[in-house]
Amino acid sequence: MPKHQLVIMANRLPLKRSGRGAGGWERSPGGLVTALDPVLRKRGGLWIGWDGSPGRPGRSMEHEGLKIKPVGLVTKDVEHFYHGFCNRTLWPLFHDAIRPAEFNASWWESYKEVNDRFARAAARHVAKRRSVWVHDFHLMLVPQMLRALRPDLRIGYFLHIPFPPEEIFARVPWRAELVHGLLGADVVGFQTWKDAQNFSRAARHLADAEGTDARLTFHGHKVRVNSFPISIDAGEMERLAQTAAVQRRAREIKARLGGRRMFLGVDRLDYTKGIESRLVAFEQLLESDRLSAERCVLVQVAVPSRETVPEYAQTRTRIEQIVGRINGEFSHPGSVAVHYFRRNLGREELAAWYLAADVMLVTPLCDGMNLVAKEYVSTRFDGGGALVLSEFAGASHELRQAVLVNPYDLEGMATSMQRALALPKAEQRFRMSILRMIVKRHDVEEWSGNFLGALEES
Ligand code: GDG
Repeated sequence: MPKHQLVIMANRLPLKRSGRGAGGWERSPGGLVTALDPVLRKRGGLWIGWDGSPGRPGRSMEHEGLKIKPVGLVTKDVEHFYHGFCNRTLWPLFHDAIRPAEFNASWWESYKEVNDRFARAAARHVAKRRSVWVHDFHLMLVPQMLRALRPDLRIGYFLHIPFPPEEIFARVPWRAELVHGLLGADVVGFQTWKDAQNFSRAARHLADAEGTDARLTFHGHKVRVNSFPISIDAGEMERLAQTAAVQRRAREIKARLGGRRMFLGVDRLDYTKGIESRLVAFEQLLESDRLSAERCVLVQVAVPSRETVPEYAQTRTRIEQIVGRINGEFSHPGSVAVHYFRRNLGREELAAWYLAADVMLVTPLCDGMNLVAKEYVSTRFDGGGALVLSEFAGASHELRQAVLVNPYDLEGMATSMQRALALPKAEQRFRMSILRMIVKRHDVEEWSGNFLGALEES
């Protein structure tokens, strides 16, 4: 694909305005930006999205070689489209209905309006016969809308979160419209083959598409459906971990923890990530004297996320109560049982924590992929560390040498955490070397190459 031919559309731009007014820019949080930012920076191209603040859209701009076209959301769009339909309807429903999804007709109207605005922005700004790659659950209607406006474009769509089984998806009153939206794309990609199958079944049963799980036809338009497991820039992560500054910081962290063995969790503060269950499993280990806070510590980094949505505020309160309870019961002078940081760390600092951790806890109840698991493995150039990984993260389909756990089975998870900490050195190194090889081979470059290759062939 020639340079500057790619257009990415996602709800959020890779940068968000920092502070109010005409201040600077900072990197947007989350896995989508982690994965796509290096792809577009390497290939060159245009990113269409929202800058994260309500109001009129800023002007088109260029930032470190990246062309950016902001789309504006007013306060009502933020409430109805973003916090409403995206975060309180689609997010819980697509994550296994861990929390009940709410169905509200005004949110749906807003979702349609905002998707239409994105489709029109792309139709105006994309040159003839280019490829447009639409991302995630915020923009499910865009492929069909954009095809109607610009039939000359090649349109790809990638869903970063799981696609639920048909019986859960079928609850949405506007299920057929959502599926029609995606069927406007030439290629529809998912994290795992299970997600792809769930979608194709929904398309056949709820929207009159015809064909196999991998190839559908809808009103004469051919759509390819496949899994494209997303990844990270593994080389960049490893190089970061190898810098003297990161290694120095990792040693300092270990020293500050007084030589105690460390479990680490790093997540957006989200009820899907299983933070509460892992804390309770740790508590059970302390309660039953299988571990002691004098010998080990759990560090949880929780990045603030979607704080105005009530379920997120409740999750935060529950997590903080559990942390308080564990520390009240099990901490000693000089050895706090759980360190809880509710903040965003810089990339270097994050790499240092990964490098210092004995056991990484990635225990979501449901997760499209989970890039934290892949980042952890990539930083461990020293061959150290162990990964405890939920069976319900997309990453578990690839990272089979992790210690796999069911986060709903608290006792089983506690036992696996203890086992991961005590893995014999040879086994621990063997597992880590295979995990590292997998992530290195299947990095974000391969992911985007595979998707865009399929799009070009379509
Ligand atoms: C969605 C899907 C899918 C976290 N804390 C800090 C920090 N992070 C970065 C991590 C990682 C990213 O945020 C989180 O990525 P995840 O993949 O875990 O999760 P979601 O945000 O839920 O992403 C997910 C992903 O899309 C990609 O398709 O894997 O399943 O839910 O990159 O490093 N970054 C910094 N400081 C932190 O404190 N700098």
